[in-house]
Amino acid sequence: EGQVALVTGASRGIGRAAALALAGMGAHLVLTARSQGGLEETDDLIRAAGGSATLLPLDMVREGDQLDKLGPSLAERFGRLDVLVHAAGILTKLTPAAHIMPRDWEESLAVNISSTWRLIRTCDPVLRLAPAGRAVVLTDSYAENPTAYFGLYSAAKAAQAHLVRCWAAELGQTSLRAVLADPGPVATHLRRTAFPGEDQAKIRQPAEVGPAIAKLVAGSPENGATVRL
Ligand code: NJP
Repeated sequence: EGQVALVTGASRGIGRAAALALAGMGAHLVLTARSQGGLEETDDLIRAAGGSATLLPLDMVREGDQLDKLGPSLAERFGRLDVLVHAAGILTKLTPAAHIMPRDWEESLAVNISSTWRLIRTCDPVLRLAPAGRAVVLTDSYAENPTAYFGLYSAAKAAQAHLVRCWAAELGQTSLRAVLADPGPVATHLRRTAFPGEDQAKIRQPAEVGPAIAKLVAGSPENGATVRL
Protein backbone atom coordinates (compact mmCIF):
# COMPACT_ATOMS: atom_id res chain seq x y z
CA GLU A 1 0.00 0.00 0.00
CA GLY A 2 1.31 3.46 -0.88
CA GLN A 3 3.89 1.99 -3.25
CA VAL A 4 4.80 3.61 -6.54
CA ALA A 5 5.60 1.42 -9.56
CA LEU A 6 6.98 2.52 -12.93
CA VAL A 7 6.25 0.22 -15.88
CA THR A 8 7.81 0.74 -19.30
CA GLY A 9 6.24 -0.85 -22.37
CA ALA A 10 2.89 -0.39 -20.60
CA SER A 11 0.84 0.28 -23.76
CA ARG A 12 0.32 -3.43 -24.51
CA GLY A 13 1.57 -6.97 -23.96
CA ILE A 14 3.56 -7.99 -20.91
CA GLY A 15 4.05 -4.41 -19.66
CA ARG A 16 0.30 -3.80 -19.61
CA ALA A 17 -0.34 -7.08 -17.80
CA ALA A 18 2.38 -6.34 -15.23
CA ALA A 19 0.90 -2.88 -14.62
CA LEU A 20 -2.55 -4.34 -14.02
CA ALA A 21 -1.23 -6.93 -11.59
CA LEU A 22 0.81 -4.35 -9.66
CA ALA A 23 -2.24 -2.08 -9.45
CA GLY A 24 -4.10 -5.05 -7.99
CA MET A 25 -1.49 -5.09 -5.21
CA GLY A 26 -2.37 -1.48 -4.38
CA ALA A 27 0.53 0.31 -6.07
CA HIS A 28 0.09 3.62 -7.88
CA LEU A 29 1.30 3.08 -11.43
CA VAL A 30 3.40 5.33 -13.60
CA LEU A 31 2.95 4.02 -17.14
CA THR A 32 5.18 4.78 -20.07
CA ALA A 33 5.36 3.85 -23.79
CA ARG A 34 5.03 5.83 -27.02
CA SER A 35 1.36 5.15 -27.74
CA GLN A 36 -0.94 7.53 -25.86
CA GLY A 37 -3.94 5.42 -26.94
CA GLY A 38 -2.34 2.23 -25.66
CA LEU A 39 -1.50 3.84 -22.32
CA GLU A 40 -5.08 5.12 -22.02
CA GLU A 41 -6.41 1.61 -22.59
CA THR A 42 -4.13 0.30 -19.83
CA ASP A 43 -5.27 3.16 -17.61
CA ASP A 44 -8.94 2.30 -18.27
CA LEU A 45 -8.31 -1.30 -17.21
CA ILE A 46 -6.50 -0.18 -14.05
CA ARG A 47 -9.27 2.27 -13.13
CA ALA A 48 -11.97 -0.34 -13.77
CA ALA A 49 -10.16 -2.55 -11.25
CA GLY A 50 -10.09 0.28 -8.68
CA GLY A 51 -6.45 1.32 -9.19
CA SER A 52 -4.74 4.57 -10.16
CA ALA A 53 -2.13 5.52 -12.73
CA THR A 54 -0.15 8.44 -14.09
CA LEU A 55 0.48 8.33 -17.85
CA LEU A 56 3.75 9.39 -19.38
CA PRO A 57 3.82 9.00 -23.18
CA LEU A 58 7.50 8.87 -24.09
CA ASP A 59 9.73 7.54 -26.86
CA MET A 60 12.62 6.15 -24.85
CA VAL A 61 14.93 6.45 -27.85
CA ARG A 62 13.99 9.76 -29.42
CA GLU A 63 13.16 11.58 -26.19
CA GLY A 64 16.16 10.49 -24.16
CA ASP A 65 16.36 13.90 -22.51
CA GLN A 66 12.84 13.38 -21.13
CA LEU A 67 13.82 9.92 -19.94
CA ASP A 68 16.80 11.43 -18.11
CA LYS A 69 14.41 13.65 -16.15
CA LEU A 70 12.11 10.80 -15.15
CA GLY A 71 13.88 9.64 -11.98
CA PRO A 72 14.25 13.14 -10.48
CA SER A 73 10.64 13.99 -11.37
CA LEU A 74 9.39 10.80 -9.62
CA ALA A 75 11.50 11.70 -6.59
CA GLU A 76 9.98 15.17 -6.53
CA ARG A 77 6.41 14.01 -7.03
CA PHE A 78 6.28 10.80 -4.97
CA GLY A 79 9.44 10.90 -2.85
CA ARG A 80 10.27 7.29 -3.81
CA LEU A 81 10.01 4.60 -6.45
CA ASP A 82 9.34 1.12 -5.07
CA VAL A 83 9.13 -0.88 -8.27
CA LEU A 84 10.51 -0.62 -11.78
CA VAL A 85 9.33 -3.09 -14.41
CA HIS A 86 11.16 -2.53 -17.68
CA ALA A 87 9.16 -4.33 -20.35
CA ALA A 88 9.80 -2.01 -23.32
CA GLY A 89 11.65 -3.94 -25.98
CA ILE A 90 11.60 -4.67 -29.70
CA LEU A 91 12.18 -7.49 -32.09
CA THR A 92 12.04 -5.74 -35.45
CA LYS A 93 12.51 -8.72 -37.73
CA LEU A 94 14.36 -12.01 -38.10
CA THR A 95 17.39 -11.55 -40.34
CA PRO A 96 20.59 -13.47 -41.13
CA ALA A 97 23.44 -11.77 -39.23
CA ALA A 98 25.18 -10.88 -42.50
CA HIS A 99 22.08 -9.08 -43.80
CA ILE A 100 21.16 -6.92 -40.82
CA MET A 101 20.59 -3.36 -42.05
CA PRO A 102 22.22 -0.46 -40.17
CA ARG A 103 18.87 1.12 -39.35
CA ASP A 104 17.49 -2.07 -37.77
CA TRP A 105 20.74 -2.66 -35.87
CA GLU A 106 20.71 0.84 -34.43
CA GLU A 107 17.03 0.64 -33.49
CA SER A 108 17.43 -2.70 -31.73
CA LEU A 109 20.42 -1.49 -29.73
CA ALA A 110 18.76 1.82 -28.97
CA VAL A 111 15.54 0.31 -27.59
CA ASN A 112 16.86 -2.86 -26.02
CA ILE A 113 20.17 -1.67 -24.53
CA SER A 114 20.53 2.09 -24.54
CA SER A 115 17.07 2.66 -23.06
CA THR A 116 17.87 0.18 -20.31
CA TRP A 117 21.11 2.00 -19.52
CA ARG A 118 19.32 5.35 -19.47
CA LEU A 119 16.50 3.99 -17.32
CA ILE A 120 18.94 2.54 -14.78
CA ARG A 121 20.84 5.82 -14.75
CA THR A 122 17.79 7.93 -14.04
CA CYS A 123 15.93 5.54 -11.67
CA ASP A 124 18.76 4.17 -9.52
CA PRO A 125 18.79 7.11 -7.03
CA VAL A 126 15.00 7.20 -6.56
CA LEU A 127 14.75 3.39 -6.31
CA ARG A 128 17.26 3.53 -3.46
CA LEU A 129 14.91 5.84 -1.55
CA ALA A 130 12.31 3.03 -1.25
CA PRO A 131 12.54 0.75 1.79
CA ALA A 132 12.74 -2.34 -0.46
CA GLY A 133 13.14 -1.28 -4.09
CA ARG A 134 12.69 -3.87 -6.84
CA ALA A 135 13.80 -3.57 -10.45
CA VAL A 136 12.62 -6.22 -12.90
CA VAL A 137 13.95 -6.19 -16.45
CA LEU A 138 12.29 -8.51 -18.99
CA THR A 139 14.88 -10.73 -20.59
CA ASP A 140 14.54 -13.58 -23.10
CA SER A 141 16.10 -17.03 -23.40
CA TYR A 142 17.47 -15.78 -26.76
CA ALA A 143 19.81 -13.60 -24.68
CA GLU A 144 21.59 -16.79 -23.59
CA ASN A 145 20.97 -19.01 -26.63
CA PRO A 146 22.43 -17.79 -29.91
CA THR A 147 19.99 -18.91 -32.61
CA ALA A 148 20.01 -18.51 -36.40
CA TYR A 149 18.29 -15.31 -37.59
CA PHE A 150 17.88 -13.92 -34.05
CA GLY A 151 21.20 -12.00 -33.98
CA LEU A 152 19.58 -8.57 -34.05
CA TYR A 153 17.47 -9.32 -30.99
CA SER A 154 19.66 -11.87 -29.25
CA ALA A 155 22.82 -9.73 -29.20
CA ALA A 156 20.93 -6.73 -27.86
CA LYS A 157 19.11 -8.73 -25.17
CA ALA A 158 22.40 -10.42 -24.13
CA ALA A 159 24.02 -7.02 -23.64
CA GLN A 160 20.96 -5.82 -21.73
CA ALA A 161 21.13 -8.84 -19.40
CA HIS A 162 24.82 -8.25 -18.71
CA LEU A 163 24.21 -4.59 -17.92
CA VAL A 164 21.49 -5.51 -15.42
CA ARG A 165 23.73 -8.16 -13.79
CA CYS A 166 26.56 -5.63 -13.45
CA TRP A 167 24.16 -3.12 -11.89
CA ALA A 168 22.86 -5.77 -9.48
CA ALA A 169 26.43 -6.60 -8.46
CA GLU A 170 26.95 -2.97 -7.53
CA LEU A 171 23.91 -2.75 -5.27
CA GLY A 172 25.73 -4.51 -2.44
CA GLN A 173 24.12 -3.93 0.92
CA THR A 174 21.42 -1.55 -0.36
CA SER A 175 17.81 -2.69 -0.03
CA LEU A 176 17.37 -2.48 -3.82
CA ARG A 177 17.32 -5.73 -5.81
CA ALA A 178 17.59 -5.95 -9.60
CA VAL A 179 16.50 -9.13 -11.37
CA LEU A 180 15.97 -10.39 -14.89
CA ALA A 181 12.61 -12.02 -15.61
CA ASP A 182 12.26 -14.52 -18.47
CA PRO A 183 8.62 -15.06 -19.38
CA GLY A 184 9.10 -17.70 -22.10
CA PRO A 185 6.86 -17.46 -25.19
CA VAL A 186 3.96 -15.06 -24.61
CA ALA A 187 1.19 -14.09 -27.04
CA THR A 188 2.11 -10.48 -27.84
CA HIS A 189 2.95 -8.21 -30.76
CA LEU A 190 6.67 -8.96 -30.30
CA ARG A 191 6.16 -12.72 -30.46
CA ARG A 192 3.90 -12.36 -33.54
CA THR A 193 6.75 -10.53 -35.30
CA ALA A 194 9.08 -13.48 -34.77
CA PHE A 195 6.55 -16.26 -35.38
CA PRO A 196 3.79 -14.89 -37.62
CA GLY A 197 2.27 -18.31 -38.34
CA GLU A 198 2.03 -19.37 -34.70
CA ASP A 199 -1.35 -20.01 -33.10
CA GLN A 200 -1.09 -17.56 -30.21
CA ALA A 201 -4.01 -19.21 -28.43
CA LYS A 202 -1.66 -22.15 -27.74
CA ILE A 203 1.00 -20.18 -25.83
CA ARG A 204 0.92 -18.21 -22.56
CA GLN A 205 -1.19 -15.09 -22.49
CA PRO A 206 0.05 -11.79 -20.98
CA ALA A 207 -2.67 -12.09 -18.30
CA GLU A 208 -0.84 -15.15 -16.93
CA VAL A 209 2.53 -13.41 -16.89
CA GLY A 210 1.46 -10.15 -15.19
CA PRO A 211 0.65 -11.81 -11.84
CA ALA A 212 3.95 -13.74 -11.98
CA ILE A 213 5.81 -10.42 -12.24
CA ALA A 214 3.81 -8.95 -9.33
CA LYS A 215 4.61 -12.06 -7.27
CA LEU A 216 8.30 -11.69 -8.07
CA VAL A 217 8.20 -8.05 -6.96
CA ALA A 218 6.41 -8.90 -3.71
CA GLY A 219 8.84 -11.69 -2.86
CA SER A 220 12.53 -11.73 -2.01
CA PRO A 221 14.23 -12.43 -5.33
CA GLU A 222 17.96 -13.06 -5.32
CA ASN A 223 19.71 -9.91 -6.48
CA GLY A 224 21.07 -10.36 -10.03
CA ALA A 225 19.17 -13.61 -10.64
CA THR A 226 17.41 -14.57 -13.85
CA VAL A 227 13.98 -15.80 -12.87
CA ARG A 228 11.80 -17.89 -15.18
CA LEU A 229 8.26 -16.58 -14.77
O1 NJP B 1 6.27 -6.92 -26.48
P1 NJP B 1 5.21 -5.90 -27.13
P2 NJP B 1 6.17 -7.91 -25.24
N1 NJP B 1 9.95 3.86 -26.48
O2 NJP B 1 5.71 -5.68 -28.51
C1 NJP B 1 7.18 -0.44 -26.05
C2 NJP B 1 10.40 -9.64 -23.48
N2 NJP B 1 10.01 -11.00 -23.89
O3 NJP B 1 5.18 -7.46 -24.26
O4 NJP B 1 5.98 2.56 -27.69
C3 NJP B 1 9.08 3.49 -25.53
O5 NJP B 1 3.82 -6.36 -26.92
C4 NJP B 1 5.87 -0.63 -26.83
O6 NJP B 1 5.05 0.51 -26.73
P3 NJP B 1 4.83 1.63 -27.90
C5 NJP B 1 10.72 -8.71 -24.63
O7 NJP B 1 12.05 -8.82 -25.04
C6 NJP B 1 8.90 -11.25 -24.61
O8 NJP B 1 6.14 -9.28 -25.77
O9 NJP B 1 3.51 2.23 -27.52
N3 NJP B 1 8.44 2.32 -25.51
C7 NJP B 1 5.21 -1.76 -26.07
O10 NJP B 1 4.47 -1.25 -24.98
C8 NJP B 1 10.44 -7.36 -24.01
O11 NJP B 1 11.58 -6.90 -23.33
C9 NJP B 1 8.58 -12.57 -24.95
O12 NJP B 1 4.87 0.93 -29.22
C10 NJP B 1 8.70 1.46 -26.53
C11 NJP B 1 6.39 -2.56 -25.55
O13 NJP B 1 7.57 -1.76 -25.71
C12 NJP B 1 9.34 -7.63 -22.99
O14 NJP B 1 9.30 -9.05 -22.81
C13 NJP B 1 9.40 -13.63 -24.55
C14 NJP B 1 9.61 1.78 -27.55
C15 NJP B 1 6.58 -3.86 -26.30
O15 NJP B 1 5.41 -4.60 -26.23
C16 NJP B 1 7.95 -7.17 -23.40
O16 NJP B 1 7.65 -7.73 -24.66
C17 NJP B 1 10.51 -13.35 -23.79
C18 NJP B 1 10.25 3.03 -27.50
N4 NJP B 1 11.11 3.45 -28.46
C19 NJP B 1 10.82 -12.04 -23.47
N5 NJP B 1 9.65 0.74 -28.42
C20 NJP B 1 7.38 -12.92 -25.75
N6 NJP B 1 6.45 -11.99 -25.98
O17 NJP B 1 7.24 -14.08 -26.18
C21 NJP B 1 8.80 -0.19 -27.96
O18 NJP B 1 11.25 -14.38 -23.37
N7 NJP B 1 8.21 0.24 -26.82
